[in-house]
Amino acid sequence: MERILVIGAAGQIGSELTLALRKVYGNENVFATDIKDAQKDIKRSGPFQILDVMDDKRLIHFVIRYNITQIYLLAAVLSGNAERLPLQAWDINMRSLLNILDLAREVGIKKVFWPSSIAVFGPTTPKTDTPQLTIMEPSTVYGISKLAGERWCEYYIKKHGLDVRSIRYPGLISFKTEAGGGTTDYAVEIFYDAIKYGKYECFLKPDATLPMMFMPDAIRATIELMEADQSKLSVHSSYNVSGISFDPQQLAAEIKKSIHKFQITYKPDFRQVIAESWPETIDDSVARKDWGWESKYDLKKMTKIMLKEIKKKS
Ligand code: AKB
Repeated sequence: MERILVIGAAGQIGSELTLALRKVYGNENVFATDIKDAQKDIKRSGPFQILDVMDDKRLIHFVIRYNITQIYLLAAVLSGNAERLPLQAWDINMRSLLNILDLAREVGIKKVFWPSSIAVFGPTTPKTDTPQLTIMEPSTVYGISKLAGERWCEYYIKKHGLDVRSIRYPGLISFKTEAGGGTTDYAVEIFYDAIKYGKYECFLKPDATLPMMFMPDAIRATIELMEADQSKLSVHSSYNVSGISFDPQQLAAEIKKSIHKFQITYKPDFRQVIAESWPETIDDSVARKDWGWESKYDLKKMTKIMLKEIKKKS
């Protein structure tokens, strides 16, 4: 029987992944933790505790006490926030991963999931159909920490035989929990402002194309990768996955089809420079071949669901 620890369960990915994992493995077997309080459905449907991933002593006690067999480490400082506090972001992103990798080795955890990002790529990377294996010279603190993290994951796999699995997530779009501090966050904020005010001021330029993914696809990708046969996995750093690529102008046009009066204006800030350093489209052929990855949502389908669900909440 699997006993799963989710670290960062109150965050954008964690708040949905925890519930999805509980459906697969049973409510009582998925232990949600975070440094902040979690949403009601997380607390009502199974165990939840406040836990800081930086507190390695409490972490190891928790893992032993609850006989944890798998860990999903989702806590991270995202790209925009990391540029504001570079050294703190580096410390949190790296120390949390190293704490988990070392604990997993020591205790004998069966599987670890750790999210990487398209931020591992940089201005010298091919911008379109970015391959799995390519030039990687990230120019952001977040990207540097994710690239270093990928190298550490591969090191622990090869040196200590750990089973660590990872995905290079694109910008994630969801209606349940808002993202915080990322460059791709505009693609979530825009829906809330469109519904509430009928307008949105975007911090990226109209043609800033970025790889994105609707959360149900991201959750399915994560669970499919974690359940894949280990012998089929040829990538031990992190897998490219592709969802939908679009720019703010295209997203605004799609929203306008439902909210006719919607207006978008542009006031690019430092995040535009980050966006310019990232790919526009991703080649995920290795993930498709190794574990059968395929995205299901396009811009139209995603926009329709986002508008419907956010309207229900407001
Ligand atoms: C961010 O914008 O920082 C994240 C990411 C692409 O990893 N959403």
